Amino acid sequence: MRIDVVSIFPEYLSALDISLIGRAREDGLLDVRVHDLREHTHDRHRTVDDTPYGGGAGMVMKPEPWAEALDAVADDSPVERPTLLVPTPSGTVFSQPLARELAGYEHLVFACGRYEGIDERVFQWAAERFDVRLVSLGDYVLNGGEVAVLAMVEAVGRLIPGVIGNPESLVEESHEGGLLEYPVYTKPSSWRGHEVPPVLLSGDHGKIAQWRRAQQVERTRLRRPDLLPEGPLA
Ligand code: 6GU
Repeated sequence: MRIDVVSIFPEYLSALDISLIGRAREDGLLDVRVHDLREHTHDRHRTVDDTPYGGGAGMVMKPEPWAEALDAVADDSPVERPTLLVPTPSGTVFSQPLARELAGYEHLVFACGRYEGIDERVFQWAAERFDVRLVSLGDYVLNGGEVAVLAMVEAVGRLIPGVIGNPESLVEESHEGGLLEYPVYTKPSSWRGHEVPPVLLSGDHGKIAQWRRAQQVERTRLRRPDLLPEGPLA
């Protein structure tokens, strides 16, 4: 998979050089290219923002550098219509199902906004060349899209075949199957007065599976009732 990221803080994305994503890049599973938006300015001050029409606080990112940067990325795309992801608190909420969908695509492009956002016409224009998606991490505000891109690239990247050593670990985790993960324990079985639930030491795999399922349902009910389906669980 090819991933391009456009940002005014390309150094922010250096975390993509390490750990799981860094290894996937070394292994040739991921081709990540980070671009500096300011390379697409043509004035002495490399200006990327300006005051908002209509007034109001803060600055808005100018359309011209974005169009030039995104044209360059689209011209170099392996596909006809790459997916353009724009991290913004006013987007639809990013989720495991969306991560799974994106993991099936050949080329993702992330446009990191800063300040009060990017001139809205950039998204209208970009729809000519990209499948445009505005996505949020959740209901809180970050200063820019870079942290959100790190989160989304990790969520998508780990779903690409070969990126994670043991693909079975993908099946049983939180949000796969719509419930939170069950609690996990390792040795020692007794630690500072806290015991591992005896069923996990019983060797009865049927009973263990049943207990884990019940824990998943109970945790989800307590912490994330919004995730539970209406009627009884399968
Ligand atoms: Cl994707 N971007 C920004 N700037 N703030 C956010 C966000 C994204 N998701 C939650 N807050």
